[in-house]
Formats: sequence, C-alpha cells, structure tokens
Amino acid sequence: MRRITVLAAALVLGVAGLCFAADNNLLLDDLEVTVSGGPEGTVDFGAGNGSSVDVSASSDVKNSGNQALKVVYDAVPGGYMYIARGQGLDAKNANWTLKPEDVKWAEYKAISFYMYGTDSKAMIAFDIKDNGGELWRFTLEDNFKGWKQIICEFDKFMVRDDWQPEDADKNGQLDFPIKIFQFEPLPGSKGTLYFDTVELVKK
Ligand SMILES: [Ca+2]
Ligand SMILES: [Ca+2]
Repeated sequence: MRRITVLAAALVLGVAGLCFAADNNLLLDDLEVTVSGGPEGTVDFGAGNGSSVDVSASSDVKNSGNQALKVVYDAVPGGYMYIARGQGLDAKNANWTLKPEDVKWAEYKAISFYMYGTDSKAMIAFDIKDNGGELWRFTLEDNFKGWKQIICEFDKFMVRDDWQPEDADKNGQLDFPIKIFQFEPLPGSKGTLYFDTVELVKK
C-alpha cells in the first residue's frame, strides 16, 4: 500500500513537471463556451454555396478544460465555410479567453491548436486575421488519428490571395496583435473534426 502511495506521489510530481514545462505556451483560448451562432453567438460560424457546417461543444472528446469544439461538416467544391473566434467578429460574444492587446506577441513564434484527426486526408485551413484586417493562411492535412498539436509558425503563414476583406490593409505584413483565428475544412471533404486548446508558443 505504502509503495503504491509513493508511486502515486511520483506520478503526480511527474505530471506536475510536465505541466510546468508546458507553461512556456500561453493558453489563448480553451474554447470553453456554450456554443451558439448568429449575432449574439460565441462562435462565428457558417457556410455557403452548398457547403454546410454544424458546430457544438464536445465534453467526451476534448483535449483540455471541459470541452472541445465539435465540427460536423460537408465541404463541397465551390463552397466555403468558417468557424471563427476572436475580436471584431459578427458574433459579438466570440472573444478569446485572453484579449489580443494583453498578449506580448513579440515573445511568441507560433500559434498552435489541437485537432482530433480521423486520417480522412481532408485539407484544413487555419487562418488568422492580423491587426490590419489582413487574412493569413496555414494549411494542414488530416493525416493522423486522435489528438495532435498543430504548431503554425508565424513565418509559415501565407497571405490569402483568393480573398481579403475590403477593409484589409493588404500590406503583405503580418501585423500584431492577431485578432481572430478561423478553421476552414477545404472543399472536397466531409466528416467530423474536433478542435481545442489554442495556444501561443514561446520563441
Ligand atoms: Ca477546451
Ligand atoms: Ca497586414
């Protein structure tokens, strides 16, 4: 019995050590919201041109906190969709856990999130909107199963050349603070994905 206690203590200490190591990352948004869409929504999401998307909270499949975002989608050729959180969106209550202006962006080299993959080979875009309203894109493939941390280094984002908001500064520079992030499964795929734990990674 005593030995088990010692082992348990060692385990707790080990886990604490791991948590400490992970503290280099800054938790930007744990997606711990009652999910709703529309103007008063907590998640800004929608789809068009034949694509469809449904977003809900998942408490069984999650990476951190009490829940993850569950995204059930059908992305058809010619269609589009978006699942966004951040500042200045149409959905008024979609702000991150942290405010963009309270983050020391110069200390971080990447934004990361966890995705629960299904090895569907779907391509997923992860966009960020910069301080000038410009949209930048990082693209990944769903080529794994279960939770995986996706690290998107800021210098790997490409400015979107297919579409920019009218009021974007279009200066080709990634201007901090970042205000919004957005997931977009790309056309030609359908399925269910989960997202959680959006963090910044220290330089
Ligand atoms: Ca969470
Ligand atoms: Ca810019």
